[in-house]
Amino acid sequence: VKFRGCTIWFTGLSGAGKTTLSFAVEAELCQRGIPCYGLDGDNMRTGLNKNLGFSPEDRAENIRRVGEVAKLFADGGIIALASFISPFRADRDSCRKLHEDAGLKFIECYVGTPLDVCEARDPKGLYKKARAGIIKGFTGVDGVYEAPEKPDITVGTRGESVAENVRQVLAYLEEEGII
Ligand code: GGZ
Repeated sequence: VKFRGCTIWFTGLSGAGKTTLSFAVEAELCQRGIPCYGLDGDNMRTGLNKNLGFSPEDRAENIRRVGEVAKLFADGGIIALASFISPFRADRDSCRKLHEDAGLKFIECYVGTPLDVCEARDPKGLYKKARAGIIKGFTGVDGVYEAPEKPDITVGTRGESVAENVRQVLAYLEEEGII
């Protein structure tokens, strides 16, 4: 079996299901013996990026650093699974360029769960706080989210199951000859 490192970049609103999907993809890849690693706010914002908040400048820097880290994993032959809101198109495009200039694939997966669905889920009560004005600049409430114009993969827009989305991502990786 041959496989190549690459980065799968999950972008979407808070509560869209980015991390849930990336964990499920990671589990499936692991089961097949394919090296992969998940990057998200939990392991990046608590460590390397712990000096960053949620201002537009800090988010841009967060994404820049995550892009660099993902590229290193991809270069090492690992499938990097990055799950970040990454609200700015320009920042995601820079991450793509960083990869492509190094001959590495960058797969943008838009987790396009609508705002009303994310807000109804509100797993951490953050939307409620944002609506109450307790959190300022919350993505989708009073912070911008620029949806991808030409994502490689789009999921979450039809109320599909996580299992279905995993199959969609895996099918894409197979089509691209990555796995
Ligand atoms: C958006 C925020 C904010 C604000 C804290 N806006 O549902 P979560 O909790 O786990 O996902 C959100 C996470 C976003 O971190 P990212 O590193 O993915 O963001 S970015 O790509 O924009 O840099 C949310 C929580 O942090 N959170 N404040 N103001 N999400």
